[in-house]
Amino acid sequence: MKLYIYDHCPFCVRARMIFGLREMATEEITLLNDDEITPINMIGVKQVPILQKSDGKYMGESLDIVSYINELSGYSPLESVRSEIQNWFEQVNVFYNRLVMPRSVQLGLAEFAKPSSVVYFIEHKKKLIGDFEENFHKTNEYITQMQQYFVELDALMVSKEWLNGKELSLEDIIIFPILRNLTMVSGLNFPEKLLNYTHKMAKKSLVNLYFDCAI
Ligand SMILES: N[C@@H](CCC(=O)N[C@@H](CS)C(=O)NCC(=O)O)C(=O)O
Repeated sequence: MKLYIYDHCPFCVRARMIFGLREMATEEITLLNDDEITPINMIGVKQVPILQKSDGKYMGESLDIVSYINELSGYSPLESVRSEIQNWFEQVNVFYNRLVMPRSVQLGLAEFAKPSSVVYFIEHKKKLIGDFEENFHKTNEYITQMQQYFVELDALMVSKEWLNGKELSLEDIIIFPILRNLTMVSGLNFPEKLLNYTHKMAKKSLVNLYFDCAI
Protein backbone atom coordinates (compact mmCIF):
# COMPACT_ATOMS: atom_id res chain seq x y z
CA MET A 1 0.00 0.00 0.00
CA LYS A 2 1.03 3.60 -0.56
CA LEU A 3 0.08 6.59 1.58
CA TYR A 4 0.28 10.04 -0.04
CA ILE A 5 0.82 12.80 2.51
CA TYR A 6 2.21 16.18 3.46
CA ASP A 7 4.43 16.04 6.54
CA HIS A 8 2.70 19.00 8.23
CA CYS A 9 -0.82 17.70 7.57
CA PRO A 10 -2.63 16.64 10.77
CA PHE A 11 -5.11 14.53 8.80
CA CYS A 12 -2.18 12.65 7.30
CA VAL A 13 -0.81 12.05 10.81
CA ARG A 14 -4.10 10.32 11.65
CA ALA A 15 -3.53 7.88 8.81
CA ARG A 16 0.18 7.46 9.60
CA MET A 17 -0.68 6.69 13.24
CA ILE A 18 -2.89 3.73 12.45
CA PHE A 19 -0.20 2.13 10.28
CA GLY A 20 2.35 2.55 13.06
CA LEU A 21 0.08 1.47 15.89
CA ARG A 22 -1.22 -1.60 14.07
CA GLU A 23 2.21 -2.46 12.71
CA MET A 24 1.04 -2.41 9.12
CA ALA A 25 3.49 -1.62 6.33
CA THR A 26 3.02 1.23 3.90
CA GLU A 27 5.17 3.36 1.67
CA GLU A 28 4.78 7.04 2.54
CA ILE A 29 5.00 9.42 -0.40
CA THR A 30 5.14 13.16 0.24
CA LEU A 31 3.59 15.23 -2.52
CA LEU A 32 4.67 18.78 -3.29
CA ASN A 33 2.12 21.19 -1.89
CA ASP A 34 1.50 22.80 -5.30
CA ASP A 35 1.07 19.49 -7.10
CA GLU A 36 -2.65 19.61 -7.89
CA ILE A 37 -2.71 17.06 -10.70
CA THR A 38 -1.55 13.99 -8.77
CA PRO A 39 -4.23 14.04 -6.03
CA ILE A 40 -6.97 15.18 -8.42
CA ASN A 41 -6.21 12.27 -10.72
CA MET A 42 -6.47 9.90 -7.76
CA ILE A 43 -9.54 11.08 -5.81
CA GLY A 44 -10.96 14.00 -7.77
CA VAL A 45 -9.87 16.69 -5.29
CA LYS A 46 -6.57 18.29 -4.26
CA GLN A 47 -6.41 16.81 -0.78
CA VAL A 48 -4.32 14.39 1.25
CA PRO A 49 -4.07 11.86 2.84
CA ILE A 50 -4.73 9.41 0.03
CA LEU A 51 -4.27 5.68 0.44
CA GLN A 52 -3.57 3.48 -2.54
CA LYS A 53 -4.81 0.08 -1.44
CA SER A 54 -3.31 -3.26 -2.44
CA ASP A 55 -5.90 -3.60 -5.23
CA GLY A 56 -4.65 -0.29 -6.69
CA LYS A 57 -7.79 1.66 -5.75
CA TYR A 58 -7.55 5.03 -4.00
CA MET A 59 -9.16 6.09 -0.75
CA GLY A 60 -9.29 9.66 0.62
CA GLU A 61 -10.56 10.91 4.00
CA SER A 62 -8.33 10.29 6.99
CA LEU A 63 -10.96 8.69 9.20
CA ASP A 64 -12.01 6.28 6.43
CA ILE A 65 -8.36 5.25 6.06
CA VAL A 66 -8.06 4.80 9.84
CA SER A 67 -11.16 2.56 9.97
CA TYR A 68 -10.06 0.59 6.93
CA ILE A 69 -6.57 -0.17 8.26
CA ASN A 70 -7.84 -0.81 11.79
CA GLU A 71 -10.33 -3.36 10.50
CA LEU A 72 -7.84 -4.90 8.06
CA SER A 73 -5.51 -5.55 10.99
CA GLY A 74 -8.26 -7.41 12.83
CA TYR A 75 -9.31 -4.86 15.44
CA SER A 76 -12.87 -3.88 16.32
CA PRO A 77 -14.00 -0.33 15.49
CA LEU A 78 -12.40 2.45 17.52
CA GLU A 79 -14.42 4.00 20.30
CA SER A 80 -15.70 7.49 19.56
CA VAL A 81 -14.78 10.87 21.00
CA ARG A 82 -16.08 12.37 24.27
CA SER A 83 -17.97 15.62 23.64
CA GLU A 84 -15.51 17.53 25.86
CA ILE A 85 -12.61 16.36 23.68
CA GLN A 86 -14.53 17.22 20.50
CA ASN A 87 -15.21 20.71 21.88
CA TRP A 88 -11.56 21.17 22.79
CA PHE A 89 -10.53 20.15 19.30
CA GLU A 90 -12.92 22.64 17.70
CA GLN A 91 -12.02 25.54 19.99
CA VAL A 92 -8.28 25.14 19.63
CA ASN A 93 -8.36 25.14 15.83
CA VAL A 94 -8.00 28.85 15.23
CA PHE A 95 -4.94 29.27 17.50
CA TYR A 96 -3.47 26.00 16.28
CA ASN A 97 -3.54 27.13 12.64
CA ARG A 98 -2.10 30.55 13.43
CA LEU A 99 0.80 29.03 15.33
CA VAL A 100 1.49 26.06 13.07
CA MET A 101 0.94 27.28 9.49
CA PRO A 102 3.57 30.08 9.50
CA ARG A 103 6.09 27.61 10.95
CA SER A 104 5.28 24.70 8.63
CA VAL A 105 6.86 26.50 5.67
CA GLN A 106 10.09 27.21 7.56
CA LEU A 107 11.09 23.68 8.52
CA GLY A 108 12.40 22.36 5.21
CA LEU A 109 9.60 19.79 4.89
CA ALA A 110 9.46 17.71 1.71
CA GLU A 111 6.11 19.17 0.53
CA PHE A 112 7.80 22.59 0.48
CA ALA A 113 10.94 21.54 -1.37
CA LYS A 114 10.20 23.92 -4.25
CA PRO A 115 9.78 27.69 -3.70
CA SER A 116 6.57 27.52 -5.75
CA SER A 117 5.08 25.08 -3.23
CA VAL A 118 5.72 27.52 -0.38
CA VAL A 119 4.13 30.38 -2.35
CA TYR A 120 1.13 28.15 -3.17
CA PHE A 121 0.61 27.24 0.50
CA ILE A 122 0.89 30.81 1.76
CA GLU A 123 -1.47 32.14 -0.93
CA HIS A 124 -4.13 29.56 -0.08
CA LYS A 125 -3.81 29.52 3.69
CA LYS A 126 -3.66 33.28 4.20
CA LYS A 127 -7.34 33.26 3.23
CA LEU A 128 -7.84 31.26 6.42
CA ILE A 129 -5.42 32.84 8.91
CA GLY A 130 -4.42 36.19 7.37
CA ASP A 131 -0.85 37.38 6.88
CA PHE A 132 1.74 34.74 7.86
CA GLU A 133 4.31 37.21 9.21
CA GLU A 134 1.74 39.07 11.29
CA ASN A 135 0.64 35.78 12.81
CA PHE A 136 4.23 34.81 13.50
CA HIS A 137 4.73 38.11 15.35
CA LYS A 138 1.66 37.41 17.47
CA THR A 139 3.19 34.15 18.70
CA ASN A 140 3.27 35.17 22.37
CA GLU A 141 -0.41 36.09 22.35
CA TYR A 142 -1.36 32.74 20.78
CA ILE A 143 0.94 30.81 23.10
CA THR A 144 -0.77 32.35 26.14
CA GLN A 145 -4.11 31.16 24.80
CA MET A 146 -2.79 27.72 23.91
CA GLN A 147 -1.30 27.23 27.38
CA GLN A 148 -4.82 27.58 28.80
CA TYR A 149 -6.17 25.03 26.36
CA PHE A 150 -3.34 22.69 27.35
CA VAL A 151 -4.42 22.87 31.00
CA GLU A 152 -7.96 21.93 29.95
CA LEU A 153 -6.79 19.01 27.83
CA ASP A 154 -4.43 17.80 30.52
CA ALA A 155 -7.44 17.55 32.85
CA LEU A 156 -9.38 15.53 30.27
CA MET A 157 -6.61 12.96 29.84
CA VAL A 158 -7.46 9.77 31.68
CA SER A 159 -4.02 8.20 31.24
CA LYS A 160 -0.65 8.90 29.65
CA GLU A 161 -1.08 5.88 27.35
CA TRP A 162 -4.49 6.52 25.81
CA LEU A 163 -6.63 9.63 26.17
CA ASN A 164 -9.70 7.66 27.30
CA GLY A 165 -7.61 5.64 29.75
CA LYS A 166 -8.53 2.28 28.18
CA GLU A 167 -7.29 1.77 24.65
CA LEU A 168 -6.67 3.48 21.34
CA SER A 169 -9.76 5.47 20.38
CA LEU A 170 -10.70 8.18 17.91
CA GLU A 171 -9.72 10.65 20.65
CA ASP A 172 -6.06 9.77 20.16
CA ILE A 173 -6.51 9.83 16.39
CA ILE A 174 -7.80 13.41 16.35
CA ILE A 175 -5.82 14.92 19.23
CA PHE A 176 -2.29 13.53 18.87
CA PRO A 177 -1.80 15.12 15.39
CA ILE A 178 -2.60 18.54 16.87
CA LEU A 179 -0.17 18.07 19.75
CA ARG A 180 2.49 16.69 17.40
CA ASN A 181 2.29 19.74 15.14
CA LEU A 182 2.35 22.12 18.11
CA THR A 183 5.76 20.71 18.98
CA MET A 184 7.08 23.02 16.22
CA VAL A 185 6.27 26.05 18.43
CA SER A 186 9.27 27.10 20.48
CA GLY A 187 8.28 28.52 23.88
CA LEU A 188 5.05 26.54 24.17
CA ASN A 189 5.22 24.47 27.34
CA PHE A 190 3.51 21.12 27.41
CA PRO A 191 2.19 20.21 30.88
CA GLU A 192 3.95 17.08 32.17
CA LYS A 193 1.16 14.56 31.54
CA LEU A 194 0.53 15.91 28.05
CA LEU A 195 4.24 15.89 27.24
CA ASN A 196 4.55 12.31 28.38
CA TYR A 197 1.52 11.30 26.29
CA THR A 198 2.89 13.08 23.21
CA HIS A 199 6.26 11.33 23.45
CA LYS A 200 4.70 7.92 24.09
CA MET A 201 2.24 8.22 21.22
CA ALA A 202 4.94 9.41 18.82
CA LYS A 203 6.99 6.33 19.68
CA LYS A 204 4.08 3.88 19.42
CA SER A 205 2.74 5.33 16.19
CA LEU A 206 6.14 5.93 14.55
CA VAL A 207 5.38 9.57 13.83
CA ASN A 208 8.15 12.11 14.41
CA LEU A 209 7.83 15.18 16.62
CA TYR A 210 9.26 18.61 15.82
CA PHE A 211 10.76 19.56 19.20
CA ASP A 212 14.33 19.47 17.83
CA CYS A 213 13.56 21.98 15.07
CA ALA A 214 10.97 24.14 16.87
CA ILE A 215 10.88 27.83 15.99
N1 LIG B 1 -11.55 15.66 5.61
C1 LIG B 1 -10.23 15.42 5.08
C2 LIG B 1 -9.43 16.69 5.23
C3 LIG B 1 -8.02 16.56 4.66
C4 LIG B 1 -7.37 17.91 4.46
O1 LIG B 1 -7.98 18.98 4.67
N2 LIG B 1 -6.10 17.89 4.03
C5 LIG B 1 -5.41 19.11 3.77
C6 LIG B 1 -3.96 19.05 4.25
S1 LIG B 1 -3.85 19.24 6.00
C7 LIG B 1 -5.30 19.32 2.27
O2 LIG B 1 -4.92 18.43 1.54
N3 LIG B 1 -5.62 20.55 1.84
C8 LIG B 1 -5.37 20.98 0.51
C9 LIG B 1 -4.13 21.82 0.46
O3 LIG B 1 -3.39 21.93 1.46
O4 LIG B 1 -3.88 22.40 -0.60
C10 LIG B 1 -9.58 14.25 5.80
O5 LIG B 1 -9.92 14.05 6.99
O6 LIG B 1 -8.79 13.53 5.19
